[in-house]
This record gives sequence, C-alpha cells and structure tokens, in this order.
Amino acid sequence: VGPASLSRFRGTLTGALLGDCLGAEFEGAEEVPLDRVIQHLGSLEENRGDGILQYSDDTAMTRCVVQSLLSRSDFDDMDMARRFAEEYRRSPHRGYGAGVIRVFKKLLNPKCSDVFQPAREQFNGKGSFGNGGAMRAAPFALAYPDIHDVKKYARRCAQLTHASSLGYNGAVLQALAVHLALQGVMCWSEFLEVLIQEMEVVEGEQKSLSDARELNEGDYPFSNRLRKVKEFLQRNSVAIEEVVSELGNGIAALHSVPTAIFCFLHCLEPLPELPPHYNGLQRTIAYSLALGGDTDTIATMAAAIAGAHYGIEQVPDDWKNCCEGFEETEHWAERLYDLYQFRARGG
Ligand code: F2R
Ligand code: MG
Ligand code: MG
Repeated sequence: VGPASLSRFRGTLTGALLGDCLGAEFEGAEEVPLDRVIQHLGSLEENRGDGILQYSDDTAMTRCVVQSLLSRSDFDDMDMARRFAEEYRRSPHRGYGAGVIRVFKKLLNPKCSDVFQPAREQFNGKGSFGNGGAMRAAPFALAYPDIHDVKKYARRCAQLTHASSLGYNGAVLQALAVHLALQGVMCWSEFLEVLIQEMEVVEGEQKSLSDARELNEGDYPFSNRLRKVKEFLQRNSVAIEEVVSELGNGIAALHSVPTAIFCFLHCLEPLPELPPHYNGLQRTIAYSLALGGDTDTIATMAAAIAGAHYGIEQVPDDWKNCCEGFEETEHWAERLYDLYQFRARGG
C-alpha cells in the first residue's frame, strides 16, 4: 500500500469500527484469557455477518466527527457539538462515559452559546481526562494532510467534551499516530521518536504541566509512557500483566492511548501466542482485547492505527460484515480520501 493511499483510509475507519464492535464484548473485564479472544474472533467466521455486532459510543462519536468534517469540509465546532449531542439524544444507550452525558445534556439546551463551556465545567472545573476525545480522533488524520492541522483540530474536537489536557492531549497523540501510520515508511523506533518529540512540545505547554502536576502525574506523562513503550519493544518478551500495570488498560486517556500504540507496534511481527494465520491487523485487535479493561476503546484506537498502516486488504470480510454500519464506513473513507487529496494539492 502506497503512502496515504485509499486502501489506508479505508483501513483506518474500518479498523476503528472493528476494534470497537469486537472489543465491546470484553469491556470492563479484568482478565480476558487469550483462548476466549480467539474463540470470539473465530465465531465471526461462522457468522452470516449482517452487522450483528453493535458499535458503541466510540464509533457513534467517530461517525459524528466524520459526518461533520465531510458536510462542512472543515472543522466546525458548533456543528460538531450539535452532532454529538443529537446523536446522544437519538441513541443514548451506546455505553457513554458517566461524566460526558452531562456535557451532552447541556449542549442540548438551546441557551448554550459557548459549546466548550459544558466541558470546562466537568469534574468541578478540572475537566475530563477520559479517553473519549482520543477514541474519536482518527478522522482528523484522514481529513488533514498537514500535521499542524491534525494536532490542532484533534485537540479542539476533544475539548468539546474533555477540558483536561490529560484528556485532549490523548486525542492529539492518537491522531498523530494515525497520521504517521498513514504515511507508511517508518520503522517502529522512528515512529516512536517522532511521537515523543511531538508530545514533548505539546506537553511543555503551561496548562499541560499544571494539569499533570495537579493529578500527581509528573511532567510530560504521555511522553514518558511512550518511552516505556520503547523500553518494552526493545525486550524479547513482555507479559500482559506488565503492560497493564505499567501502561494501563483503563478509561483515562493516559492509561489507554500509549497502550493502544504499544498494541499496534508489538503486533507488527507475529506473536507465538496468536494463530499463525492472523495478519498484522488481526493480531493487533486480538492482543488489544487480551489486555482486558477498556477493550473497545483500546482496540478501536490500536486498530485505527493498524488499519492506516496495513490498509483495507488486511481487514477480513467476515469480521467486517459482522459490524453495524460497515458499508457507510467504507463510503466515508472514500470521501475523506478525496478531501485529503484536495487539501494536499493546496485546495
Ligand atoms: N463508559 C464506558 N464504559 C463503561 C460501561 C459501559 C457499559 N457497557 C454500559 O453500557 O453501561 N465506555 C465508554 O467510556 C469511555 C470514554 O469515556 P469519556 O467519553 O471520556 O467519558 P467521561 O465521562 O468524560 O470520562 C470517563 C470516566 O473517567 C473518569 N474521569 C474522567 N475525568 C475525571 C476527573 N477529572 N476526575 C475524576 N474522574 C474522572 C470518570 O469516572 C468518568 O466517568 C470509553 O471507554 C467508552 O468506550
Ligand atoms: Mg465504548
Ligand atoms: Mg471503552
């Protein structure tokens, strides 16, 4: 697959959908034995498809992001906020975070004039550090070829619900990872180095430093976790328990975005514990689920990166056809590709 090819765009959005639909089965489970994961994934091959696996809030919000970017041909904060709130009103039982639904309810109030204000009021004014901004960040890498735009709009979109830098910086990191994977070329160490360099700048901002200190995380928490990812990848083997205890598998962006990046990079090569016929994208999803915890969200983020890297050719039809909404996903990937190419030509 060539750099920023249509196959990679389709792979990104379909990978994200798959990760969410397949991961939802295990969300919140403390331990997920690998044979259960393999059995679950194997059952998809015996199925008729027909979108039987429903997507959760991760995809519901990603779909809003895609639809807003396509209909406005750019980032429009009011339109984006309206779509999130309307989607929640139409379909409130997609497994949204307990806090973020307060934001939607305020956004639905016609008197709400500043669409960023409800997010600022969350958690006694501290803002949410959940991974809800990061789980929907992949489309920014598909709409904007320029890395500055990818960072800027992933962050602003996340700030509609997540005012803590520990939340929105996770969205920046996730969008950057998809952006890099979409371009192809890099080896894992280069990939991580670029992410660390970018995140050090992002996390050097005053609000990032003060938010991290307030939560006793120390300075540069995302950059430091990426260094841990690097350390793990340099080893011959790493146990799932260690990945969970050092990187996390939780609902906070800090405890899930670096983990998703690790899942993608760790699965670049075959793993002895996974079926040898699995390709890289299948390995990434299976491994993400085996971590337990916030499986739908870690898998959606890891598989969006993997889909951007490997392209649609690695998405098995019988896995894809089991996911609610897969046809529209493919169609939107093509339209985002056109938008990206238009911008890349200076449009
Ligand atoms: N919510 C879930 N899973 C829970 C169970 C769902 C179940 N299947 C069901 O249907 O009932 N998953 C989804 O939520 C995550 C994304 O959450 P988001 O959008 O970030 O929400 P929120 O509410 O802003 O943050 C999540 C929780 O994190 C804690 N938190 C965040 N900021 C905090 C702060 N400053 N201080 C203290 N706690 C904070 C709170 O517990 C929030 O509720 C994804 O996993 C998605 O799949
Ligand atoms: Mg979810
Ligand atoms: Mg989740």
